Amino acid sequence: MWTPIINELKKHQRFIISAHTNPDCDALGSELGLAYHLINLGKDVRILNSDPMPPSYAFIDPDNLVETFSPRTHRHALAEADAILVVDASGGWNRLGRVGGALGALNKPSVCIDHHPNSVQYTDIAHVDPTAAATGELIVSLITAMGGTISEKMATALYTAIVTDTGNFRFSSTSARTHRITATLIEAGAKPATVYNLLYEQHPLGKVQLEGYALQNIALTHHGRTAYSTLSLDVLERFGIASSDLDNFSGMSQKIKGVDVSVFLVELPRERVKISLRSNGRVPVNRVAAKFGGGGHVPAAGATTTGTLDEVLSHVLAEIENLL
Ligand SMILES: [Mn+2]
Repeated sequence: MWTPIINELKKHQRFIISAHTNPDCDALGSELGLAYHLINLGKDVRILNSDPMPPSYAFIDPDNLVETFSPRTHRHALAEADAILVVDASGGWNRLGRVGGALGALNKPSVCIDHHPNSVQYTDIAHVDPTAAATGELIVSLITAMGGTISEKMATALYTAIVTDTGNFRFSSTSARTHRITATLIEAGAKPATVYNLLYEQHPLGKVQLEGYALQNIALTHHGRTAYSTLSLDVLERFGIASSDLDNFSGMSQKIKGVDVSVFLVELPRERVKISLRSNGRVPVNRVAAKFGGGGHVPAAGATTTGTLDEVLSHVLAEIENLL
């Protein structure tokens, strides 16, 4: 099943790898795993994303391979590239942000590897498998199919991709295959305790206290089936925490008995709001996210939209009510 992609990887020398905007650990770890694999094969690789690497994930990129796209700085890189590889983003070039527009306009051979549902065929070749718990899982399977070796750096990046996209192996997408692939990564040098510590035990005091504030302010609606919590810019400022640093907040209401859907809204500058949605896996919150121009999976999705916190909250709750 990997043959068309393997042929494409063998055929070309210079690759650009990219992923979706605001890249998460699955996007970044998949990019890095694929990049190291191609470098091992003697290829030239640039990883170009529209948004910078969040500092808390930088440990998976000790060689600083991930770059933030700039049209001027990367003009030559784009011109010289033979092929484009997109990971974790099968919704279209627009899912990649600014770099997506530039890459799509190149009209060079392109490949997409992803696990999101509702994919759109926009690259020449695509391997989209929504049964995979993470794109990282697919990258390991591709590397294995090519007989490649997985170094400790690759193992750490890909293990982190899988751990984060499965919510530490608790989401319904977690399969026996996920665990088999993870086992090979641990054999290749990934260290679960170290990755856990680097991902989840490096918070400043203000962030843990902000979590307490957000927990205190959870409210229930829809007869207790929907929980929501919002954070304003004022509150973020008071705790000294950036809106980009709230990844693990979105699912916290899911631990409440009877709650099927969690809504977490964060106010951004210039009257914008970041929407994060989680569900029990039966309510497709990606359909709500899509109404606001975002996307994701059935149990976890998000979007960024314009409006005040109150306006966006009432719109989001109305859309969820339609689904329940
Ligand atoms: Mn993913």
